[in-house]
Amino acid sequence: MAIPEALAFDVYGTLVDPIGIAAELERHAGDAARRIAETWRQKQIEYTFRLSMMERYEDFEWVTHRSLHQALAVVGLELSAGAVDELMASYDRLQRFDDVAEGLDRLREAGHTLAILSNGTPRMLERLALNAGLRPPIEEIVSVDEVRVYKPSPRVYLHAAERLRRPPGEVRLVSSNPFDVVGAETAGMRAAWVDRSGVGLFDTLGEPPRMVVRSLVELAAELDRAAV
Ligand code: 2OP
Repeated sequence: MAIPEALAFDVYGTLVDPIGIAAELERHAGDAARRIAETWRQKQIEYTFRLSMMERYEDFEWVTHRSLHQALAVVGLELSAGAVDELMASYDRLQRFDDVAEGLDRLREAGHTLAILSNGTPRMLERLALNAGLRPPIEEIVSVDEVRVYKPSPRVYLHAAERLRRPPGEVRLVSSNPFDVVGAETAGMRAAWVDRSGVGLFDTLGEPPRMVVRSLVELAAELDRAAV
């Protein structure tokens, strides 16, 4: 039986697949769709890092919108404002990964507290959680918008621990993004890395955490094992 933990889930790349937006992009961009989706994601994260380093804050809708425009400009594709609005709306309907429903249910049944901790704005996360069927079993949604700084700022993780009413060392960040995992551990949280690519390519800025899984179903089993 697992010792119940507070689990804080990253969203984009961990619970839902931002690269899946390529399917929507295909209508406009044909075989450049995947490249645009990947550039969009890279610029989106890059912009969050740069804003935080400049001690400036723009919310994740603003960042997602601006990074989409950059990804389109890189391939020289011009879309109408309507098409851009449609793509932004699709961002709230990203598909959850196949293991997420069963994994979250098993974790909930094992008594863990399940929360979201994401760069997304509260509005984006509420809509995404509804559309992707994440709530229930997810109980709490913590957005970096509450502290106006992005991951991996320690303020994000310390704020999440406060919101979950636990010391940081009793919260486990669950993420597929190595920068997020290293950031959480640096702030004193536990972590589990969800290796979505399955090739074990973590990051050279830090070591992988002790807990490395390839799905949320495996995470539930690992936490059960860790308890014995
Ligand atoms: C998230 O915060 C890192 O974008 C990712 O959900």
